[in-house]
Amino acid sequence: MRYGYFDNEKREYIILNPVTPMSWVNYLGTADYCGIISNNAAGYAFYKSAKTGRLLRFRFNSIPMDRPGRYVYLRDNTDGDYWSASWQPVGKPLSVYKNICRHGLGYTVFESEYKGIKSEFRVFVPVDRPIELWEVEVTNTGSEERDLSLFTYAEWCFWHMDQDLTNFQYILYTCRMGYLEEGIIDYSIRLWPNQRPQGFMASVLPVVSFDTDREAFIGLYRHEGNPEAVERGVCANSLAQGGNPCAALQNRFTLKPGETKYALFILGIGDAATYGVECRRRYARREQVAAEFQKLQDYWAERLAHFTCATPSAELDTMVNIWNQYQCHTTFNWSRSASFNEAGGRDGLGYRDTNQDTLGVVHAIPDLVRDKLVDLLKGQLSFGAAMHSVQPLTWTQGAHNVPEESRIFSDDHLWLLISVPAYLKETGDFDFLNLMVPYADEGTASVYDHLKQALEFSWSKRGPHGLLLGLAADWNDCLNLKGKGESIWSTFLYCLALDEFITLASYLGQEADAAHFRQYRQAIQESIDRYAWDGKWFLRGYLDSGKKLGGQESEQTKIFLNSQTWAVIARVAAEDRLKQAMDSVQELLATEHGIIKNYPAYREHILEVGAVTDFPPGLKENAAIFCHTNTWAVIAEALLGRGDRAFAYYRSFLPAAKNDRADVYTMEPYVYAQFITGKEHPQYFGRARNSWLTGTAAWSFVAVSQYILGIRPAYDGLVIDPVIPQDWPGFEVTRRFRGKKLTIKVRNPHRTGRGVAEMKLNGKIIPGKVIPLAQMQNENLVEVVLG
Ligand code: IFM
Repeated sequence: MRYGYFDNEKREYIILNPVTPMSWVNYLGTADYCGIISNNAAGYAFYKSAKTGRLLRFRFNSIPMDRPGRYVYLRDNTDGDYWSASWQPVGKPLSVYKNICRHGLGYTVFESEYKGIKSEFRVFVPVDRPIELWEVEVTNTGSEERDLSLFTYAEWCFWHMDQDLTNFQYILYTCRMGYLEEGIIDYSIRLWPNQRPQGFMASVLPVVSFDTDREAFIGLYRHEGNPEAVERGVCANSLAQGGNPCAALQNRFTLKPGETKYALFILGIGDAATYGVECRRRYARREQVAAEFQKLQDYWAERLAHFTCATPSAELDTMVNIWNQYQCHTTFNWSRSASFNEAGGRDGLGYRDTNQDTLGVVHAIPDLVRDKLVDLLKGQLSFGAAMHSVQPLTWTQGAHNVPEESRIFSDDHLWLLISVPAYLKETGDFDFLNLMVPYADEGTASVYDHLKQALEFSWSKRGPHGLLLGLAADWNDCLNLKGKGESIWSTFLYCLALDEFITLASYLGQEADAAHFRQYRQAIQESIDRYAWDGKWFLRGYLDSGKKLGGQESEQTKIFLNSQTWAVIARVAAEDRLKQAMDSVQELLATEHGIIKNYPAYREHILEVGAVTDFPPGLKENAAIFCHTNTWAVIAEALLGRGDRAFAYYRSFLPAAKNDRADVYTMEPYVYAQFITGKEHPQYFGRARNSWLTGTAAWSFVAVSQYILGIRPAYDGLVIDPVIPQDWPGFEVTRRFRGKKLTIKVRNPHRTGRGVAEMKLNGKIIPGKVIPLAQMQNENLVEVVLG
């Protein structure tokens, strides 16, 4: 069953049935202002910080499931009937009320039709402005004149989200609402220590009445679905002094048959009397609003233009050209801070997460990635490890940043060895390596030395088998090996990190450094050869007690996905062994909904394995289809040259491919979710959860663009090495690379799906698989024949 469809022309996902199994959301805003909005107009907003800059309130994990939000009510003043521009919160019967929601890039539109009145309600955040524009167009499609009211409703949050959720004895006595006769609600609040964040909501049409007090607008024992003020037909002009502040403004007008009225409401950050008035004046001209919307469209068109593809798979094209890249920008902006399942209390950048997020956008916004890498490098400690999360907004150097020993992770710092080389390959900005960046605790070092320090730290944290200690956890937050426990996955990441550094150092002529780390790599390889293989697949690690983690002898989980895929990615064994490991994945872990993370699931708690053993089978890190890890299986199969399998894996967890089974999948078919419930769960095999802010976004983009389509940056040029399904006749990509434009046409006449038999750059044969930067012109045609 499907709830909607993709309109690729408009870059929209259109939801025809509002009764989606979960909230299907969108993100508004391009920089400091972030709004989140569901297909039923629920959601919230914050400025810069999801934790301390919360402007609009949301009641997480509540019932009804989506409240509150950005609501516009329409009321027929003749008979008193009212409805909302989005299906919820009023929720008129769908037999008489029609609604569609269109999520686009940075905007959402609700179209409704009820009793001869059509409405279109569009919300967007202009590029780089801390405001939302709520445009409402109302049309009378009937034959009688209509007397109508519009009411807005939003609930202000007390800026500090944790205070807002907990400290009612204080927070409920802080607001002093104001109203300006220009039709502007003034929300400002003094908070300790003398901060005065301000918000406002303005109406361009004349305001008939308003409310700023939630209880006055909603009424007692009521809710957003039946507010007393709307029922009555007029607000109480309440000015909250303490209590729960809201923003409700009423417009009233008549509409002749066929007539349309346009209303605009502006909600945002700033002083009502100055910025609010200025905004109201500026946007009173509808052309200004249209210009802002066009700017937003242009903004996204530019961001997505750095990589486009046309392949035989419409689903792949939709995701890569639009939604996957859009999601990558969202994860880059907001890390893991704020969504419908992340309440925003954990502000800042997840260390490993943001490092990985850069991989999905570095081709499009390298300068912003550079800034973000600096933020991350400032979260590295002088002894090489990293803080698990960094708060760039409030960062200061000092001992306070040093985590307790038990909170140091085995992988966080190593991701710098993936993200920084990716940035250098994309940009050629080798000066970056000389930039002096402070450590989180003390001292300053060049970026190059930060990288070395990360490698040294891991070298100092090896266990009894010479493999990396698991520490607090590795990529898997819930694998808490402690003591002498060793992570084979971290060891594989370390191998890749070492290889990246050795390649970089050699490229820069730093032979002594390359030689030094080659020794480490060699030693680690010997430990891997001796201790990592279990006959048909790789182990996941060793426990503090010395027992194997994974493997035939294990009583519970015997095989983990990550150690098979990363064995290939880090090339830690001969090809036949790597193929055997990935064949075991196919045999034991692959399902129709994606690849499960470990099998069999844990069913009993094991202290020395960690929290992964506590989830019910099939959920989260315990034998779910953890989508992030599926991307690595795609890469691994592509690296092994098995394009059919790589693509089948890619498609198995591709949201767009779930569109027709959305009742099973349940989450948005246009963005990745963190996990899909695994086959051992008794009820919900195939059901997705935790959409939007997941490392799956960046890695999916890397997997498909760099490994299936095979176009990946190198220090001197662009590698073209596709590994596609054998039956594809070919594909086309446009790529911007270091200021050059390339059109890459790949043909697969012999149906091998891989192997570059011939490559031409602007008509000239290029030997090998790399198009040298030095030979690129500004506009380039690359023709590739596989075979
Ligand atoms: O790797 C982590 C990530 O940092 C946060 N979400 C869960 C992943 C797996 O545990």
